[in-house]
Amino acid sequence: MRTEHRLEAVGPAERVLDRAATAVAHPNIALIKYWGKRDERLMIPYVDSLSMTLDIFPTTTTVRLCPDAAADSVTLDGAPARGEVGQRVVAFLDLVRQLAGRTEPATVDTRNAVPTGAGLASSASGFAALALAAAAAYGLDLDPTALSRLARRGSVSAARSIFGDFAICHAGGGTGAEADLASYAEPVPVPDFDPALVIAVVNAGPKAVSSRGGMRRTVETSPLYAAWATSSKADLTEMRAALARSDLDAVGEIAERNALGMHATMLAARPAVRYMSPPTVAVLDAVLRLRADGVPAYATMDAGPNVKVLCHPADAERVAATLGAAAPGSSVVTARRGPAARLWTEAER
Ligand code: 2P0
Repeated sequence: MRTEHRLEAVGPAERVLDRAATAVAHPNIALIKYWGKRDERLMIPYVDSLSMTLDIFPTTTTVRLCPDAAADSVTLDGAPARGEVGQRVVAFLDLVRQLAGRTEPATVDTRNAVPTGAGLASSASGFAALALAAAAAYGLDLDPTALSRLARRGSVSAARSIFGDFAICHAGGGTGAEADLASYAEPVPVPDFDPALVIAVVNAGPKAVSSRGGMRRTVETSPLYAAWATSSKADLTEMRAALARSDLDAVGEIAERNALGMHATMLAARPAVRYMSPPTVAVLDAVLRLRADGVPAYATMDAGPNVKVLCHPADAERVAATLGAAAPGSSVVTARRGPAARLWTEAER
């Protein structure tokens, strides 16, 4: 089959050639967290978020148009995607088709480089790669800002994975189409800051509460949510200043308090949403001990029990050994800042 990977298809005659495309995207870890949507259909977050894209665990996704097929077909690491995952991908393809004025079904083949069961499979890298590949395959000519908006419709954190290094996702304002336009990601240029992020995978199993369900319950029932959302605005302002001066201690302190505050809002939800487990707390204690010993190390956690620790690259080995010892049975991997999402080149096909 003829394949074509150009995003910049210029006219209808060329667009018919845009039959398949492959994109690669990396996960990101938020230093200022997104938690909670003010519009679930349009996927508009309540708060701005700011993240570091990682150089590990890419997702590679191929979207191939199949005009003769009866329906879309979605595979994840070679197996048919079941349940909610498959439904979210098909709903996303419906959106891309609507924007492109096309109707053909597609096959979607997604591969995660995450070691099987590492508990870090990411909807951020997944929907960033899918947005880029699907836009190219269906001949949608989108700039990175528009691609981030599109990726946001799959998963809010995916908007940030369109970009490499550090990126902010704006919550924006307004309602309907105006809100959709106003919520997008963009790079935060920080040329001189290249920390290590040591990830302690304390539990590779699936989480009990999805982030989608967890954040809905938090927004609806947690009396602490509004206070965290307000304090997160101040955290973001301070974070941008700390990044601009490449101040690891300030970046780490702000990221840690922002994440712990987010988890506090969840714990106050009714019933509580708790992602931390005993090994999580053991790793958080190890981070405090490292700091007491003079090693700058700061923790952040997402919708799961695993802990990500920001530190100087020169300290990463010691930090990794300390975290591993604190949670026996865990695996530890170190990431650095990583690249933007991109389409495969001719040579990579
Ligand atoms: C983040 N998380 O900013 C936050 C911090 C988890 C905690 O984005 O419903 O998979 O698809 O928008 O993006 C995880 O939630 O949720 C997440 P949806 P998503 O990285």
